[in-house]
Amino acid sequence: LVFALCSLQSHAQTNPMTPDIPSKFTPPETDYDYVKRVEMVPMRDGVKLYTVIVIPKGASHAPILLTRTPYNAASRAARNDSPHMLDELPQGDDVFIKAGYIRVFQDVRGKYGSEGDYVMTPPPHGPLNPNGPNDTTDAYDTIDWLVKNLSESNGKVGMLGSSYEGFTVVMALIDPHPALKVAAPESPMIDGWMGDDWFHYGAFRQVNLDYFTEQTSVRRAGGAIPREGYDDYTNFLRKGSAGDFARYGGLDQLPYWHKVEEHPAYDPFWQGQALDKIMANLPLKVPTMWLQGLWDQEDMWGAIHAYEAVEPKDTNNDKNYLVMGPWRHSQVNYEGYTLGPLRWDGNTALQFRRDVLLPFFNQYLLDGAPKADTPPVFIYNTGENHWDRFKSWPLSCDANCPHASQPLYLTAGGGLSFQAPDGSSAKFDEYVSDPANPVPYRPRPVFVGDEDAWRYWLINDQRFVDGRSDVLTYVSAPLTKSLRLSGAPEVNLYASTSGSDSDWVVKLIDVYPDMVPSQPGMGGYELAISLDIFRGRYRTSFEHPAPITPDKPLPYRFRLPTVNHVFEPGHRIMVQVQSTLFPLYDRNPQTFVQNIFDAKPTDYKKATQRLWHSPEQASFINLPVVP
Ligand code: PG9
Repeated sequence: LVFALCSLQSHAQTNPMTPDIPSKFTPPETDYDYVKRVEMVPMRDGVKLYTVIVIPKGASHAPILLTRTPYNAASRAARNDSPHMLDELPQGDDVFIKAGYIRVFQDVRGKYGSEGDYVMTPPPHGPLNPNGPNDTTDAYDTIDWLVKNLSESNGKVGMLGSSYEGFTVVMALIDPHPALKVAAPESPMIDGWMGDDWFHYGAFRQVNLDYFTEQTSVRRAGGAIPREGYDDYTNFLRKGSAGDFARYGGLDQLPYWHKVEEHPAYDPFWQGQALDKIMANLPLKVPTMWLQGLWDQEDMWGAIHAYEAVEPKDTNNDKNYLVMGPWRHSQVNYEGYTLGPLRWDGNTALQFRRDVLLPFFNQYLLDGAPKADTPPVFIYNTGENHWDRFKSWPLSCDANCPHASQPLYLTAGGGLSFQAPDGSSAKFDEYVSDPANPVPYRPRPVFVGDEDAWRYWLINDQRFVDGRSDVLTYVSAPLTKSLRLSGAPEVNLYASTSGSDSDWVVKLIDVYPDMVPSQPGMGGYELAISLDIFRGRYRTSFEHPAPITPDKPLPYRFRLPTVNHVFEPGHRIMVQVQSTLFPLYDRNPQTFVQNIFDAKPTDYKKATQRLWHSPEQASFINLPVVP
């Protein structure tokens, strides 16, 4: 009887019809090694920003690592649902968590949990934004609040973040709070027109129109533009201009699209928010490590140009640092053993985070930490497969570098030579660029939503365009000794077009030997180590485009992305020239029109393109050769 009563008691307490969803559920946090708090942090104008603060249990005098994001602070601070801080926070935070840092993620104003109005990468204070709130003032107010309200902290803050989050780091550096002691902008968006997310030398990256709807059609995450088919090559071609595609996607409702379409040239709208130029004019207060991937498919311009712009101010060589890893965009925060088929000497991303980034941050943020042995320039050598530590950068350039760059000439018959042409052979090569049949930037089908395809397109084997009649190829004999490049190659083309506007795409390629015994799939691989596109109408002025005189050979000069590469013996150097990288970049109609976003179907015309290699009109790539 006693037994029966006991079992009745223990099973009869909850009515079967008791509602199963309690008004509040709090998981017991006894096994957690951290405490997570959410605070609405007030800014100077009263707007409150959603801020997730993750504190190691029992922390005291801990430094703070801050990231300000448009990508949902709550989810950035919740990789896994775990009681362990190391598992809960992003992979790239690993070294900081092990070192006991407090981690803070904050939604920028107007996104996700934050109040206020969202503006895409709001311009710094100046003519475009006389005194409105932006990521400079918001970072300042946030840091002020954190150091006054986190009793577990030592009052010192470091900022880091990649891409848009890197942009917010740089904005904080414009008027840094005194407690901001160190910063690492990773692949920061610095100049959206010259070579980061929106344009490259004026050619528009139309596949990013999806980003406009994802980021600005709603406060949280919006969707991409609907597609009629899987292959975006066809989807974009059918619609016509980038403007037509945008209008089809409803972007007329989005102010940021209007801001971009109203400013196709490098006018004061873009100049006034080019952060490299702004940083160059400011005192250098906070030790800063500029960082990016050598094959960064999104923000290839930012870090290296900001580093170079600021460097003259770093007279003691102890505040301005450069890191370039063998990475795709943001790969620094993940694993770095490989990049597509390219294999590196270990986990290059972790090596950097553990051996360079953490000691650098510790030096400025941990009480009593030793001075770090930070190389002023830490850059991966993608030919010899190891990290290089340098005192300055670049090692080779046109003027004022330890070594002078050397012109590599494009020659008749598809050759390359360090000797200038002597006039004994044909003066030019030609091809027809047809906007109805543009050269794809990667093998079709091009599904822009395929994240892996997007991550690795810069290292795709360029043999996929071999044999196209609208791609010119120049190649050297197999090298008998290695060729070392450390700097930015510079394109110097003499080119003519039968049209009145034209794009020029130039790729510097390392051609692997026919047989690579240790990795047979790499036999004959054509690896672009540096490539870019230039919109011809900006030949004489980025701000004031002008028609091109048809059929007149004219010089085009532009810098390619930075390399630290060795062409090994047995490899060949190749240069490819073409006029489209579609649909990544919108097509140039090849007829000069006022605004290419509004080009009409009848404006798109075939053009005969000539590349000149006569003694008077020699085309060459200035290579940053280090003997
Ligand atoms: N590259 C992305 C971006 C940065 C800034 C503006 C727009 C896009 C990013 O990865 O955040």
